[in-house]
Amino acid sequence: MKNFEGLDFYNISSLLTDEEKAVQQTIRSYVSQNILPTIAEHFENHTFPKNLFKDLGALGALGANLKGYGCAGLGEVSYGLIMQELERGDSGIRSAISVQGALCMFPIWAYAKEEAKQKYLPAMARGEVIGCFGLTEPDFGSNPSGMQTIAVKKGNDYSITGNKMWITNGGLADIAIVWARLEGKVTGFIIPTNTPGMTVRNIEKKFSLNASVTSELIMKDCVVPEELRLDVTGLKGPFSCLNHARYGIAWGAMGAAMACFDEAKNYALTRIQFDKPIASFQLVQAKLTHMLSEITKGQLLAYHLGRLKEQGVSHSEQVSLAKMNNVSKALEIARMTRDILGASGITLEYQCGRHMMNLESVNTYEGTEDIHRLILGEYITGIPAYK
Ligand code: TGC
Ligand code: FAD
Repeated sequence: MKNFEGLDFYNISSLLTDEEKAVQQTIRSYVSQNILPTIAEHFENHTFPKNLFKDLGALGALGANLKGYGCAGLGEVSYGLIMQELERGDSGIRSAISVQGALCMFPIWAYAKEEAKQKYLPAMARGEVIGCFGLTEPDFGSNPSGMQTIAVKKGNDYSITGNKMWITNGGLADIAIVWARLEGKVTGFIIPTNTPGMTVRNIEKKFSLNASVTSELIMKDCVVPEELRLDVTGLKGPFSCLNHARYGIAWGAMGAAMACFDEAKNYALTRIQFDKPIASFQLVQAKLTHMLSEITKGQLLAYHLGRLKEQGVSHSEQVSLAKMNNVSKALEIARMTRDILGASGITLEYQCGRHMMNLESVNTYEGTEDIHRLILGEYITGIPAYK
């Protein structure tokens, strides 16, 4: 497989530390050697590459920005670069790893009891225990404040009942972070998926994120002990996890866009029509220029947000802007690449169609493009227009 050179028009690599460059190269090589050769087959057959978790665990890429408990303790820019390189391979691959790190290991690291941290985090960092995150319900997607899953205290235990929908990694997971209402207030629980009363049903017939497992969790009287309750109350619990995952997506989407740009450029330079490479036509060049511009802007946004996060001075609306912009632009770039490839662009021989279909989901999950637009609208005006 041809070595992927990346796109770094504004020389962002000159701003990276040696460690960050090494992390990027390690994951880039892993994706070239282990993901790209088989990803189209996984996408076509709706299968998940089983070695992924253990391989990435061995590379220190699971929960990589968390400190202690066997995690690599890398900075936010290193974490972002991991997400960018993984999504250069496939958004479903990045999804699996985002959920493991940002949505499952992070809440355990931030809110679980010490015993639960010791029990789960090192094993999750090695990829031996897989996690999922259940916030969305069949009737409450953009508005999780309406959730109906309930937890009832019974002695020193809690009994949890409800349905969680569209759960990434659900069918692979050993544990689920489930958000439920306890005496009216949103509370998080770690629920081992083999708990009696838990049924996991994989969602079939998707045309997007086919190489990622998406499931429904059906819980009927799942009993968990106090030791597995997270010490956080209210929606700020799940939303604090989303901030981390959305940040990773802002980087990841640029990875998918970089893969598409590379493919569009190579194809345009070699495809002859009207006796010339199509790259020699002005309209095709305008498309390539648009891609280069949007990728460069998106990379700078993600990079600077990473440095703000490292300094502890970022806020969630900045994350919303980066997620909204970068995914929306990556989707546009994937569609443009599909167009430049003509009929070839609709086959799995090329990457752009797969990235395009995947990015449709990425634009919806973790807050739809419009929900982030409205979060920013509230930031600007003080008026929450989504209510
Ligand atoms: P609101 O009243 O605004 O806030 C409730 C409490 O939460 C706090 N808060 C935040 N805290 C941390 N980070 C944030 N980003 C926060 N946003 C709000 C807020 O301060 C308040 O705290 P307190 O102490 O006063 O109680 O809540 P709302 O219900 O009005 O929220 C509105 C809205 C639209 C912003 C929110 O509902 C939203 O973000 N909706 C989108 C839902 C979403 O993103 N779901 C994602 C599900 S997980 C997923 O998709 C995983 S895909 C994974 C993959 O495969 O990669
Ligand atoms: P809805 O909320 O019904 O929205 C439908 C449309 O209405 C959208 O265009 C939306 O922008 C618009 N809309 C809604 N409210 C407003 C408003 N107030 N103003 C203007 N427009 C509005 N969830 C999890 O908890 N864990 C996971 O691991 C997970 N993984 C996922 C994986 C995949 C592949 C997908 C597709 C989804 C996943 N989700 C997960 C769920 C995801 O977070 C939700 O799909 C998302 O939050 C949107 O909810 P919804 O699909 O119910 O759409």
